[in-house]
Amino acid sequence: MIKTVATVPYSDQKMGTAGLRRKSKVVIQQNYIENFMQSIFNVIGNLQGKTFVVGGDGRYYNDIAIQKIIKMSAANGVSRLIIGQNGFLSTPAGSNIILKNHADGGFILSASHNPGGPEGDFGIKYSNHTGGQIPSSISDDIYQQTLKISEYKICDCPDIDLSQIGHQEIYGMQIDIIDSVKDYVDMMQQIFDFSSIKQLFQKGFTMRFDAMNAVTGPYAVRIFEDILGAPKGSVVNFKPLPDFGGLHPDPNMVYAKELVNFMYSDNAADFGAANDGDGDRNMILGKNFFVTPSDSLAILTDNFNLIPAYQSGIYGVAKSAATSTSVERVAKAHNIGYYEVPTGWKYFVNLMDSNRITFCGEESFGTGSSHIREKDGIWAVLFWLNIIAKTGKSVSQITTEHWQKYGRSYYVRFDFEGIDTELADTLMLDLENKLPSLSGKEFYGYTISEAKPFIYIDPVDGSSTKNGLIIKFNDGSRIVYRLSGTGSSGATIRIYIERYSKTDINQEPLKMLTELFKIAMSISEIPERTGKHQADVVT
Ligand code: VG1
Ligand code: CO
Repeated sequence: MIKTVATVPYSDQKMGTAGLRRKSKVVIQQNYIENFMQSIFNVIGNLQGKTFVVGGDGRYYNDIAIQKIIKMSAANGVSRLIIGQNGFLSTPAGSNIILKNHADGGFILSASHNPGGPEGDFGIKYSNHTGGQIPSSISDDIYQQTLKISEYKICDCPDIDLSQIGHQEIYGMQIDIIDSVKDYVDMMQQIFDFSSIKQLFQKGFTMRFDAMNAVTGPYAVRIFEDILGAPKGSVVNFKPLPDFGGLHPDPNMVYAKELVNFMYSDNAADFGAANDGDGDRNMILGKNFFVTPSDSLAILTDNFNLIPAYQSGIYGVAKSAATSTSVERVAKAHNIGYYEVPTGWKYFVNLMDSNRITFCGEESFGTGSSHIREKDGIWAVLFWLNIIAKTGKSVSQITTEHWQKYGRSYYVRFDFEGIDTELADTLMLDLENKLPSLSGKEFYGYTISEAKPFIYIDPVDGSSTKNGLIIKFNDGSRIVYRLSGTGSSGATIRIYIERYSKTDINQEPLKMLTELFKIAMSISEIPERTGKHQADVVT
């Protein structure tokens, strides 16, 4: 009962920083998912003998999209699907399943940190055999396919029951429904010192983990409460809900308000953390204390030898260009490789595969290592717990001592949302054209040493990517401008601002960046062109 169905192309199926991400209302249109999936299958070509991993973060439409993917896989001749029970898999868990099973790729149904529900967003992240998301060259081919697709293949069969772990077969395609959590937990136990962390909790250490009603709840409950012995109730918002209970599952100071308020209250736990919709982002908090993701990457890297899996040494470390330079100083001190890549985890994959790096991170609350090919929220949380267990120090102590040793990068990201796409494109283009004239100019006592687009040449495959504009100042301060590639409507301009101080480490970041923010605004003409004098979101 394999049907070939005629269809007409959609013009908007271009993938962004991390897969395809659109409003749920757009995705539920007739044949939208079908067109996109068939385009991927067409680009892959022969699917005989191929295995794919499928799962999602449980958001609205996950259940419907997954059935479409199963039926289309069978109709297109895929040999085997490995599917998370009830259709659940976090992004890091999915990457692990791909690598562990030597699968040919996988599909994680998620719009990550974007809100879900009928009024929210839906998305699909497509990874290949590396366990990481496909490079732009392949997503460009898929986009070209979506523009000319005229038919797709699908099985005319009943929905598959995804509630029971086990094996089934439809039209010659093997389906294995697996425990969504188990393999991931096994992997974490191989990386970290679980017995030390367990002892920490036995001594009365307290934590709160906010799963934001998204996919990490079941992973976090199993790891932190069941295995490590954190008191019941340490994991909050642990039940994945199709609309995330109305939360915007982006773990930062703005959207994880509930956790932030708790950690800044008199009853704060010793340690606080949150993950995003699909479990690849993390926020780390101490009592009355917030660790910027850029600093977190630097601190984890500096402490690699406290973690069993990294004790024999690490290759090197990489960060996205927009991320602060904190980790660069750590890489120098340890004399390990150091790389700067465009925004998006896919740019780390070649560096990990070629043993150039072990750790990597982004300012957007993403940290990870070569244990998989995605950023990993729970991994970062366990890394911090492992450091705390080994050193007996608090989050604020660890971070402050880090600043005392290396100096501090004051760092804030400013997002200007809902800007007309054409206006944003023109603004960025005009800004880029202006850059050469800025060198040597002085603003508010800051002198520009260099101003240019960020261009990355991948050392492994030689591919080149332009992503964002960077202005550097004589004192090491930096302003980075980028357009977001994960939104589902309009444009978002991100401005990332950093200022380094070797000795003055106890100031308010926003205060330290006042002049640089003014410079960033005036050079880009954001106020004049967008009418916005302040950012919509500051993280
Ligand atoms: C954002 C972040 C980027 C991250 C990407 C995917 O992209 O800035 O660092 O890799 O989201 O994160 P952009 O293009 O909007 O700045 V997520 O948690 O999808 O998986
Ligand atoms: Co995510």
